[in-house]
Amino acid sequence: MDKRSFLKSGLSLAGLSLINPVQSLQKLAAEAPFELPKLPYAYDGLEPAMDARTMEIHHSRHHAAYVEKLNAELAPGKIAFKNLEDLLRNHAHNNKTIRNQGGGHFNHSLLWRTLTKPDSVKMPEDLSMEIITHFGDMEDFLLTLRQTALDRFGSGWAWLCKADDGRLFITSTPNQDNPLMKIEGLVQGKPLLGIDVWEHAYYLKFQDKRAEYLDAFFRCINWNEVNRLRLEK
Ligand code: MN3
Repeated sequence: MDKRSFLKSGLSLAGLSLINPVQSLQKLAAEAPFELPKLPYAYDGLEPAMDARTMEIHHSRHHAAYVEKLNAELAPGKIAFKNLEDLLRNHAHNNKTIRNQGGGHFNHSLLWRTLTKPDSVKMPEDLSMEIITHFGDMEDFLLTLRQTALDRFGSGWAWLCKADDGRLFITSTPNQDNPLMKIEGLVQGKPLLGIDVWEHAYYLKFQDKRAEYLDAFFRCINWNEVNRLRLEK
């Protein structure tokens, strides 16, 4: 084979793609499927507020299924992305699997890290000052966030987010949508805290009593982590 025909062959193209940084990044992203993150506590770590059995099913089955289905969608390597946030910002609005399964993976990954042992974290002073600046009053803020979660009809999430201009806002989304996604009618922002109001998050322990689940949820919020996400560039 002379040099010219060698360069035209598929073999040489495959070889070149390995040294092209952009294509290598795409290839890497496609070949490195997402993983189910480990919880930063044991399944019974949120007891007695949240029960271990629900946590186990929620993490090892529901979240695992989102990861598995998202990876299956990305396996062909047709979609280039830098990370999960980038994937959701740029592809969720025109790919239903990325929207549902990618949303599920992001939302639950955020959820686990923003929860902790009940009644163990006091809100940091700088976060509470920021909340009072944006919402006027701490009690109003907590009641509005809780009410937003209560009012979400069916499955979905209530969110505390940070807008591009730094403003904090509360919103709600159906299903596994989140404010990273470019979806019509949805204000975009960086999610700092998401409250899962799918029945799978509470039905075993609380049945239809979403309000009681929310009271338990609020006891477990890791405000230090919420604040860290707020300050993160
Ligand atoms: Mn869930």
